[in-house]
Amino acid sequence: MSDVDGQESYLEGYPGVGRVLVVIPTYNEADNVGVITSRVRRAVPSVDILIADDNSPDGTGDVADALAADDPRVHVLHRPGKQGLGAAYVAGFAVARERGYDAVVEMDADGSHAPEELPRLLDAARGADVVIGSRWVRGGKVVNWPWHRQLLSRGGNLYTRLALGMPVHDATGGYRVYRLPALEKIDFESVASQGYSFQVELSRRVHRAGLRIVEVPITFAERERGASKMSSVIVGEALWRVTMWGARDRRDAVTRAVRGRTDAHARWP
Ligand SMILES: Nc1nc2c(ncn2[C@@H]2O[C@H](COP(=O)(O)OP(=O)(O)OP(=O)(O)O)[C@@H](O)[C@H]2O)c(=O)[nH]1
Ligand SMILES: [Mg+2]
Repeated sequence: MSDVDGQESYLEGYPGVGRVLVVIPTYNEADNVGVITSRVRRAVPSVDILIADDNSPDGTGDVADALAADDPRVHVLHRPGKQGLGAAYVAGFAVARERGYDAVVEMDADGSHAPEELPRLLDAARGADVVIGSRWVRGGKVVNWPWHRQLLSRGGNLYTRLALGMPVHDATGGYRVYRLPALEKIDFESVASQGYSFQVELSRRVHRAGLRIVEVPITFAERERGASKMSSVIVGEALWRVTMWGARDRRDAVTRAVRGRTDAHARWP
């Protein structure tokens, strides 16, 4: 992992939340990274931005460096090569912790997550440990997505909710706010998931830790420029991991129930 550029950030933050770092992972987003950065800047001037680039062959890292040179509140984390979304976020979260931020935001670079909606997510973070920008709650929307992507996302989220018994409607969604103390409690550095399952694994850990999750409706738009990194490998990873976690949870519940019965028996005079 190479270093973040050494520029200082301002100290004031978002009212009621504190200093916020928006982490934007990028892989081949040269045409998007400037647009998203200036939209974030305009929408919430008090946040800092960290672009976590995996040495994109299309030169996204150079574009990001130019943005950072122009704006002291934009930083770049250059990573050696493509290691997946999960690893990029874990590295970005570690920077947030090291630099004493109070909250981190996850946001895609491709414009699917509208920065103009970020104030609503940050407002909700005043009363929550984690805020999920949600497509699949009342008021949430998806714009310009083909029916098969909608079906995949809705079906995947329904399966996840049932398999893991989590009251989250958009566990795969990647537009989020984490308060730093909450992030510490879920030991984010040990998260192994890479693709969509990274978001599910974090949701699961937050839920199991008893932390407060709030879902805020968002309008999610299909990317306008650049290529998707979604693949059958990413979908397969999510399906496999959710199934494994669900099976493990059921096995643990049965073990607990059997142990409870045996203990009750042992206590009987
Ligand atoms: N640093 C880094 N960023 C990644 C990697 N894979 C994806 N990203 C970024 O993660 C964000 C989400 O990726 P997308 O390709 O938009 O994936 P998606 O949103 O699931 O798919 P679409 O809906 O088709 O756009 C984008 O900002 C990508 O550039 C990776 O391996 N490393
Ligand atoms: Mg996308």
